[in-house]
Amino acid sequence: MRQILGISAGVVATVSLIIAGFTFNQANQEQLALSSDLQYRTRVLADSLKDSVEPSLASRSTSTTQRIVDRLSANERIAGLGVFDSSGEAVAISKSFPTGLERRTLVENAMDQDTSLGAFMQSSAGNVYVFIDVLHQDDHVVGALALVQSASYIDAAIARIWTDNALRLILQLFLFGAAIFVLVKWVFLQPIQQLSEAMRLARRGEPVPEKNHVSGLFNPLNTEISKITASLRQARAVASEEARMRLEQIDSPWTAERLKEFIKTSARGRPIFVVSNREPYVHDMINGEIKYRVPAGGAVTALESVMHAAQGTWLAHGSGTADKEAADKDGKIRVPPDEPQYTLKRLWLQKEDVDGYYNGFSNEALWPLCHMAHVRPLFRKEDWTAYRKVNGEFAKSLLSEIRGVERPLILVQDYHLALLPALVKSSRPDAKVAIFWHIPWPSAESFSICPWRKEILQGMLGADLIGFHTQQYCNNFLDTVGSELESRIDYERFSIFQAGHEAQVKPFPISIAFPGTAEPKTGANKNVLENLGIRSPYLALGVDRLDYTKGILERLRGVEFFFDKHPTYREKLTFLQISSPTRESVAKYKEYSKEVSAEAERINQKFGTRSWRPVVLEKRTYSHRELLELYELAHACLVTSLHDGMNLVAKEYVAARTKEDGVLILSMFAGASRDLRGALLVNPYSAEETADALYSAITMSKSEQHRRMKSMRDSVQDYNIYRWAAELIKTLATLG
Ligand code: GDG
Repeated sequence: MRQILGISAGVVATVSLIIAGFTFNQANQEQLALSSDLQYRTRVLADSLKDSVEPSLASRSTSTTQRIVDRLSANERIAGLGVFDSSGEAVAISKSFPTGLERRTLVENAMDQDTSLGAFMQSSAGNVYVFIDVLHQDDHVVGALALVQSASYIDAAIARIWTDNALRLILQLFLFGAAIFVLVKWVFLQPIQQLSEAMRLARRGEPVPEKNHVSGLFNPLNTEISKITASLRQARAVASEEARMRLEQIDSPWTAERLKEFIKTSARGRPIFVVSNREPYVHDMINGEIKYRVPAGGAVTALESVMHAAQGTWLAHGSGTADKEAADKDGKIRVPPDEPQYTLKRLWLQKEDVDGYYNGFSNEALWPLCHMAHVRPLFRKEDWTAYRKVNGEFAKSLLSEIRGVERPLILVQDYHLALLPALVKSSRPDAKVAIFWHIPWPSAESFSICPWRKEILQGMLGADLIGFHTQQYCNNFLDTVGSELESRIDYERFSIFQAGHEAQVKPFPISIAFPGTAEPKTGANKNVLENLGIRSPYLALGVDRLDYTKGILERLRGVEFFFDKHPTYREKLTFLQISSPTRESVAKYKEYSKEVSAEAERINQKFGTRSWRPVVLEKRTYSHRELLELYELAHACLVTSLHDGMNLVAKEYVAARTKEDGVLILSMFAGASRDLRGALLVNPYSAEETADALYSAITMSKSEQHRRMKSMRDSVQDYNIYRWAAELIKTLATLG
């Protein structure tokens, strides 16, 4: 609409300018024609009057001259008539002679030059034409005759031209505007919208219906679109065929296509359901407009790629302020919103239940319980009650979703939903349920402090498959079950028999989409750093949710130690920490956020100069695109988690280093340290180790960087998210 109005305004302005130009020209021409006509007529009339006046002036009879003047000036076309003697004094002048005229100078000039003169002048009677004719006797100048004619009819004629043309212009503008509006809307805009919809459908491999075919001007494009659709379909078929062939070649890389094919064959059409607390797309109302965002978090990042391949249903808590408006009446919406691939079903929860289940039991009890970060878990009875209630609600919603679906495959995600597997299996034993635990599993002793440990373990053991990132976490889990529940544990097959049901426990080290659907763009935009005021030659980077387990405070102390030990690097290296806000309603997180800011500020006070801050702290969620640019620009990436299930940032940094340089500094307590052997491993509790690793990173030879980075990239490529999903789904599907 704005474009149509813009085009219309442009045309209207152009037409107005053209018409104004023409009118100006026409008015000028008219003025010239009327003026010269008046001049001519005045001259002829003056010449005829001259003959009557000359004799009386010669006889010096003032009264006769006055009488002649009065008689002649009775002619209504004459605005004034006057006779002057050789000194310019009036001898006789008509009563109607306009006042306010500079006539004397004109009269004297005419007599001096002995020639007639005329001029347009403003007078009491408006615009007039004054013509002076010189009177003679015996070839001597004896005086002058001044004849005044009204010229106001010329002004009126010009004004009429302008008003007529203005009225015509208004009419034309109205007609033009309407015509352009209709033309642009119906002839261009509508077909373009149809075309873009047709292209969108073609891109998604869907048939383009007749109503999306355009007619008129754009008709030839229909054939082109049909050809593009056909080639795309063909390309997809080839890719799918290649993927099918690759399934048999164990060594070929895992891709989204290969996973899709794999799911078709190994799941044999069994629909896949993912259940998690957090949804992959959150719709919020911002300034009266519905906008969506992708929340920061490891599980979401990983599963999004899987869902693109699996195209199933994802059930999650609808937490956005506009989630209800964006979804249908069943809470369902196709996502990604720009290019729908799968269904997101939103579950609605009461605010007080979310407080207890999510903020309380999940994040203040289970999270610190499973992470060795020396934060005391808070076990509140009411949080546990809410946790049980919400797990029940997830079970109810999932059961209604899988009603009528035979032997569905269900992938439950994370510690928020520990009770869900048993709840689902008790109603639907035919469903195959896996629960994947994205965070570490602690030692049996650590876990034993949880008052509801048995219920949690029983809930999880309802699953057919229990996945962790590392073998160590699997071992810890088996030990925990062994010490808490009556069960039989098969250490050969790594399975647990409890209450007549077998659950297999296996490691599935999670990863990222690498190679992704689109390879990262090379040549990052350095403006990102310029905008942050970073001009130093070296950049070290940290990217985390603002969570105490990520060791951000410890990392900052490592950076401080580095500048203390290597003052020559002041102004040469900047440490940029991206910290996306997280769990802000939990007290511990608020406190941690303040501590991180204070620590960054303290270090900046200690080392900072006018033009350099050693630490740049960005407490906001960056887009994936921005993160990718930063990964590409950073000479070193610091991942110093105190304890971390896996840590995807480490893998993302490696994946972004297409030139195979840069150094990853990685906590020995992150699951990723088992996979990424080329990283510089550190104990995050030692500021000295972190500082030394940072020094090694920025002084490391290119060849060593390359050797280390290549090994890490090979490992992420070999065990990427598609392989993770394939192994999880295959293991689950083969369980029965
Ligand atoms: C849990 C486990 C396990 C971070 N800031 C922004 C942003 N992120 C993205 C990163 C990465 C993800 O969030 C964080 O993943 P992590 O794996 O590092 O950590 P958790 O969120 O704690 O994830 C973890 C993971 O689950 C998967 O199983 O690895 O151990 O704790 O993808 O890029 N993303 C955007 N803006 C940010 O500012 N867009």
